[in-house]
Amino acid sequence: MEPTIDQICVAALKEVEAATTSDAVQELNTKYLGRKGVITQFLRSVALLPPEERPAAGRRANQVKQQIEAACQAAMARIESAAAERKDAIDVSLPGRKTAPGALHPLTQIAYRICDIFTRMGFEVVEGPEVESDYYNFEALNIPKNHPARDMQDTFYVSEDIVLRTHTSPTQPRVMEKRRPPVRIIAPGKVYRCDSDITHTPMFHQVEGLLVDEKVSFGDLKGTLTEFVHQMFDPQTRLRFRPSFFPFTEPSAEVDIQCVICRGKGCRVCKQTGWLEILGSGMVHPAVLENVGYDTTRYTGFAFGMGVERITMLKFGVDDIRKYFENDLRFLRQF
Ligand code: 2NL
Repeated sequence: MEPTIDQICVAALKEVEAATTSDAVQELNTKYLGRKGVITQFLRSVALLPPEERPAAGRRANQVKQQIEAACQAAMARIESAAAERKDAIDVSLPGRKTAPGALHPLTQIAYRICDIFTRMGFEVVEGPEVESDYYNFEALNIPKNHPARDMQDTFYVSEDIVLRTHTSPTQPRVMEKRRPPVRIIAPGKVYRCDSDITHTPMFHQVEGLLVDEKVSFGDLKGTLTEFVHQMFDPQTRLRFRPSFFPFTEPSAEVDIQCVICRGKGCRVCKQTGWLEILGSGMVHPAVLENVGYDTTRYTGFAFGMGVERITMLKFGVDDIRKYFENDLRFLRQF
């Protein structure tokens, strides 16, 4: 016996309910509602019934058709949302994704270490602008108008009287103008010079220190820098103060340390001299103190400046300054 429309309906809804893929739903849709589908053929066969039975049979068949259509749509929605949920799901059996930990650049590490040593001695870290006026970069520091450092060949000029600072020194008169002694400050930061070859990059880093108070002597300068070198390198390291010249200090001294590689015996790094130059220093020139309105009969001071690239080379054995700025992870990961 042919199945009744109600039996077809029950079977169709059951099958659609059980479908787990959109392809399967599509197939059922075709099987029942397609051009040669079960329901379509049933609707056609209604015409063969006795006239009085046709309306009821037709109505029933159309109801079933709509029911199956709705069931197919619901099944599609169910399958799609299940798929979306699977996509978001976390597979707890997979190994975790590693986040590479960041690290401080070797120059940052050493600049922090330098500042740390002086902070423990009572110095305060101060920062100033990298775009600086001619006044603070040169004039306030007693660098005369005709000085070669002011040349366009050496200094990046933004305009006639604005430069990219060529040292971190300008930070110091800026601070001195605002405070009365005692002043104990350390100024780290980026500086710029119109220079680029194997040993010079147009941007590099300095740390400068300044101490102004009553009765500050050259002995205080020697003691402070000796302590710094002993903490930065080795408590046994010997220092040598060599006469030098800077427009902003008088007298001035270059500080050499016993070669950290060969301990003074002579090697490639110290060019067989046994000594390495690591910083410049001196007693603050009275003209600099006068420029910020300090009484030079009452106050004296010492100042010093060092290149962070140079100290980092000695601490970590870096042989080429350009490596600091190439962002090569094979280099950077070594520190
Ligand atoms: C060097 C030499 C030096 C200073 C920097 C300074 C600052 C003021 C007054 C006096 Cl406000 N001096 N700074 C003094 C001597 C040397 O730097 O070779 N730097 C890399």
